[in-house]
Amino acid sequence: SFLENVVQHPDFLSGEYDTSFIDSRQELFTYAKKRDRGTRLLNYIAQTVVNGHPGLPKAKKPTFATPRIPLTSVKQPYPNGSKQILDQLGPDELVKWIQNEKRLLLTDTTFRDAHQSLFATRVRTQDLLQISEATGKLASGLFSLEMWGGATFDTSMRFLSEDPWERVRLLRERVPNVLFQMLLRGANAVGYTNYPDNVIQRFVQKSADTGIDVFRIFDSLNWTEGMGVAIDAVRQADKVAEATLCYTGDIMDPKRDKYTLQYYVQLAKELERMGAHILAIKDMAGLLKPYAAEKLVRTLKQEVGLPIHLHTHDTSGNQMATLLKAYEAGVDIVDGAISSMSGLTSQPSLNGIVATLEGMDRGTELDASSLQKLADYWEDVRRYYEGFESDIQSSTADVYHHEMPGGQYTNLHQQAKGVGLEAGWDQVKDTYATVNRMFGDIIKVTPSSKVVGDMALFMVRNNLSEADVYEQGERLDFPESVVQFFQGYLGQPPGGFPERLQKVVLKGREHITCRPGKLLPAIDFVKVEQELSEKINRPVTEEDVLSYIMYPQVFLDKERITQDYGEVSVLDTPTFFYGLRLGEEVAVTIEQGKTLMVKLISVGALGSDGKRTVYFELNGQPREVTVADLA
Ligand code: 3PY
Ligand code: ZN
Repeated sequence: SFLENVVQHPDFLSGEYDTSFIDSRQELFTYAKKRDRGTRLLNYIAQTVVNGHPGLPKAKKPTFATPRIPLTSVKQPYPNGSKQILDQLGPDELVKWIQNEKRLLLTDTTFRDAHQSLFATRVRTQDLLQISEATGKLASGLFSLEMWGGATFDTSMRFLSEDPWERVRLLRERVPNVLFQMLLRGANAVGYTNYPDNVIQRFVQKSADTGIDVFRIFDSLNWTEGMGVAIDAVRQADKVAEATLCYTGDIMDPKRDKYTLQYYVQLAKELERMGAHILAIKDMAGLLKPYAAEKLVRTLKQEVGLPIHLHTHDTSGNQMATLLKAYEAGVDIVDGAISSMSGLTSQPSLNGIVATLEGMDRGTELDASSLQKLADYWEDVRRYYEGFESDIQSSTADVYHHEMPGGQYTNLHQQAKGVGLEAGWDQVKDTYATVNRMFGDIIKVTPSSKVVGDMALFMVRNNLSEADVYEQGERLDFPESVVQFFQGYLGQPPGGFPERLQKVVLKGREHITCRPGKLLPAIDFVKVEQELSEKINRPVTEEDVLSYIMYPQVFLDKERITQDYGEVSVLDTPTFFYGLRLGEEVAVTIEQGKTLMVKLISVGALGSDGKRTVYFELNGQPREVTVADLA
């Protein structure tokens, strides 16, 4: 330990020291840190070898092909891209550039929504970094890379023990030419609940400073009041405010008269008045059918003066047609994912869009063979994450019935499995639709979609029909998220809450109709910083404080893991998830120029204390680590 280093240091032993002893002998820190890092990583690997990775069935480490990383010469400079336009001319000129640009512009969602929707947001920073320089060079004509926000903030800390801010910083270094885009849940930031206004403001400013350019801001009930603070903060930071209408229902179906074309036009106009630079149509479940898209985009182009950016999920298999119809109607920007990360609950294929429009009047000017190289890489890397893939094998038009967002589908399925409802998955989906109707047909996107999901699981688990909920409601303990929803803490749905159900759920508890942020007291950042610093016994950054405010327990758990195991983000992904095979050796670069060679020699028998000793070689030296076998 560090202390041992101190007391064994020759200067200490000879009595030649004063109070500056430790400060002046940096080698103590370095030595302690270096030795510590090796041991801590061995502990992590031993733990993973013996007990497996949380959330993955314990399995022998599969053999993976080395990912095909496209060769881009370091000498080949990054072509200028959209980032230079924003940095040099500012957001208003960027908007004009978009409007004058003839070609269809594209956003690549591979780094965020694609893996959130396909395998529970598990992609690690390292796998993004390895392809980021090539992405900046081979796909420099993109409008933006969606690479942050949504669920990535939570999951990178919770499941990957990573610092989400570090991800932005490292990616920014490697992609200096394409705009970075994040998904911001309005007053819920990147969490599931409303935060005080000064948290939203500081979060936006910090994200902008760290490297985010375009903020796609939505409210989970399309409640514009929930978006104002964020839109203003983005404008203040001189970044791009992409305000969002979330699409649900079907504007072509006269029986669905809640979310009509007129409803969306009004909403878009309101967002324009509020200061949006770009208008996003966020079709989170993939409900926007091709002819509806044509009508919606054409009408919005006539009624508002903003560029339009369309986002959809391909769950039904129809969404390439939707993009094409939107293109014909004059949409400015559309989202896609690199082909090997596209389709199903993810976005339609970027490679497919580029090929479709090749040689057309408004082509994309992206290069198909370059995009294929990126697709090759992702095809290889995706295999690392196989254990988190959903088991949806094909498109399903059932999405028009249950209306579940692509980003929620796999997560809710996991949640249902977790509570033993795997067999009742069809029933969960069906009940999801029932709950939506009971709630008055609401917008379903994080976090309102989570409320609907929680209620559906609750009803299935307790074997409750719709009628039972009203009849037995007095005796039922509804999930906390459902109670908060009916209290108005996520905001107000269009048309208000269904009164009868609200009464049943709230049982006399108060509910609000104003903006929750109006009532929440401002956070005292200095106080939180002190509190956190004392808790984790180290100086903390502004970023740590924001992460902690948003996810207190997740942040503290991650901190504890880092203290036990060090920065596990340095491990390659197969080793992170599966540990090592007997006799396997990996090189772990713990910092630039410092590499550890780690080899697994053997795993000892189970001791009477329930522990196993795991034998390694670390840089050729024998080392052993003892861990509890939790099986
Ligand atoms: C999120 O908020 O994480 C979403 O992806 C919503 O679609
Ligand atoms: Zn999405």
